[in-house]
Amino acid sequence: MSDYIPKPEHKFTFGLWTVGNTGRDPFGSPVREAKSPVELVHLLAEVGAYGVNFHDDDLIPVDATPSERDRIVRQFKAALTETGLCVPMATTNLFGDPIFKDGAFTSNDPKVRAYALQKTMNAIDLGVELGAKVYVFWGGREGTETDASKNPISAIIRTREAMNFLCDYVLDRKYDLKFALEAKPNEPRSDIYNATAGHMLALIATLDHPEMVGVNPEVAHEHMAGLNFTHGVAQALEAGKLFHIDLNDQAFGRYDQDFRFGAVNLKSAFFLVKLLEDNGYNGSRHFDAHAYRTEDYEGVKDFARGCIRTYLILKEKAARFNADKEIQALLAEINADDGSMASFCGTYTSTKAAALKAQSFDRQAISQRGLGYERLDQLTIELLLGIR
Ligand code: GLT
Ligand code: MN
Ligand code: MN
Repeated sequence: MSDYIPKPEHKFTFGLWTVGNTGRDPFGSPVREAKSPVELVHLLAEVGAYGVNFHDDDLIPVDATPSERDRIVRQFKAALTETGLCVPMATTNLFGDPIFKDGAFTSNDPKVRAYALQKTMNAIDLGVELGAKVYVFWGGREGTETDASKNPISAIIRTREAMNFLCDYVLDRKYDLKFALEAKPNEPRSDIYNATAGHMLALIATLDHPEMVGVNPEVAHEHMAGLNFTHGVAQALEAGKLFHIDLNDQAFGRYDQDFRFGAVNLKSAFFLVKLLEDNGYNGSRHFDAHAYRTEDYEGVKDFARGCIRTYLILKEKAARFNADKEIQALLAEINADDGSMASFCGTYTSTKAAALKAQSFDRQAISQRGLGYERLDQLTIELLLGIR
């Protein structure tokens, strides 16, 4: 058994807003004092993180003067050098300021839409200056409380226009940067446009530079919609569109909980880690979560270490699953193929179609076979419970 030590190749990252979360919620004020970005970089180094991500406003106050901006960037870079952390991803806060109360790129007000583009271009410059290779878009305010207020088709068109504009900005500047779109079904808006990773994938296919744009699915967000996260991530992976991932956890049907990775749905977390590891995902494993409101900064470190440890433990379990003789024998049996159907499958030809239409199937014999999934699932559970 390994000691579950994080290594650079695991690419474990956290946002400044995650370990920096002070516990403010709609019902109560902060429970932890705010820490500066430099202090948070040191905290992340202490727990073994590889990288740190940020929103523009997490690092640079929105009204900072150019010389304040330069000083903050200098200090932040010094902290990165001192700790060896890097900045793999950056993003824009397009949800906190009151100007975004009715959305950013999808606002009905052209001044708000233009300001959102301006803020994002500046934030892209900042991210690139600090080394980011992935740029996340989470449109928390891009939605409605009442559909009387906005035309949902205009919202799609405005989102597309903004993405096309910003892709061209990146190309114009010759930045080495990809975009990753993050969906969420609701909260803080009653309904948010492009509610799931699947919606985002469909939107991406309509962009001018689809090759520059992928997704950043978040466990909690797909669980809020009652979806199987692993299936959504598989779709993104298979399409070559998994540019980033937000790992956390969430009880189904609840508000946005952003719990420690694996804190609620261990079995789903296992299949997710197995999917990522089996398929050579090599992007950041970003924990977009925060510590319980009950915690002080020691608890925040426990939270961050917990995310990392759970991932590494599940990674080890996935390797164990792949090496388990009984499980693999069952899987081989389940996927058995006597080759008798080979001539019907694959690329369509009219001869194949005619032969397949003439083939007779013994439906009863085929359907009577038990599939052994109960045994397989119980073996998986026992493996996860640590007795195999
Ligand atoms: C915010 C949100 C997250 C997003 C972050 C990036 S900000 O905390 O809840 O899911 O990933 O904008
Ligand atoms: Mn997220
Ligand atoms: Mn979330």
